[in-house]
Amino acid sequence: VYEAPAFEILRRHKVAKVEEGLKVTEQVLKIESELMLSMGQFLRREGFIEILPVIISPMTDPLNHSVFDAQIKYYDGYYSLTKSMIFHKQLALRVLPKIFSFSPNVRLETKERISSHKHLIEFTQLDLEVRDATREDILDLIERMVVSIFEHIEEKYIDSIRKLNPKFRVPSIPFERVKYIEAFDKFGGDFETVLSNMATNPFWLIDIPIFEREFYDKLSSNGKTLVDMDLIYPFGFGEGLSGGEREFEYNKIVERMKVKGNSLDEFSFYLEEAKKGLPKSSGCGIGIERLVRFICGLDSVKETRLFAKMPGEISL
Ligand code: ASN
Repeated sequence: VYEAPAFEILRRHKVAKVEEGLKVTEQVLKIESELMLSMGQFLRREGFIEILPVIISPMTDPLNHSVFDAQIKYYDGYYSLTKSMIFHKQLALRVLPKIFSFSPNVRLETKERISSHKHLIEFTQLDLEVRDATREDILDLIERMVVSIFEHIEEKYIDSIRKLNPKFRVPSIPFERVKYIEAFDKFGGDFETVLSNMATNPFWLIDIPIFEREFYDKLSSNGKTLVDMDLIYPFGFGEGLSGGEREFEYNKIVERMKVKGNSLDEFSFYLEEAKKGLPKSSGCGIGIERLVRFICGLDSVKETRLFAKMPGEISL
């Protein structure tokens, strides 16, 4: 009865014994669980309230790349499975000034993405949003959160961490800020991979060009780049967080949707709310599986979930 999952884990970890593979998985899952606890504790200390995730909605994040549709027909309408809770986060700030959610996202990526080792078609992000915050406020918050959770994990699981990932150390803050266009000019189209491979500390990629991101990140006064960011992990682990300041004025949102070619019809529910007024805000989402992969030094995000769903595959 227990052979099948054990052999799957054995294959994943390329270790000699089934028991050894199970042991690694057990350690990774314990670290993941502790990590989520410590993120929630940190944010509560900062005055955040945890809200329940939204799983289905008539509209969801359009994303900046195409994925297969994940829609459910329901009576005369359709529900989409959440790709990110971005719009609901903005609306939640009408009620509470600082919110977070461990938000399950479904993004039916095309099968080529399997080789990135960074994409799951079902994953979880810690999604947070803060009323009246600037991008700088979020950079500062996340830097302090990263240090706090790394210290917590180090204290609690130092023995397993050392075995799993000899390169583990608590990052030093502030993280370097790298401007997207400057990095592109210096290192070419593959700059993110090049810089991530070279780095030994996480760093911020900021001021992402308008066509590289969705319509909801705020356009800066230069009209070309956004007031947003990605967090890039070192040692080649790549992108682990994205976020920014948000467009909140109805006219600007509509303008940005037109520039990006998004259908106004598809987002009618959101636009109705934007007309009534959205709070000014900044926020971000940090992928749990990618963070665990980085902390534990794992080959693939697949190793961070018991029932991992990889691009192009059907699995339990
Ligand atoms: N959660 C991200 C954000 O807050 C959006 C995303 O996942 N695409 O900006």
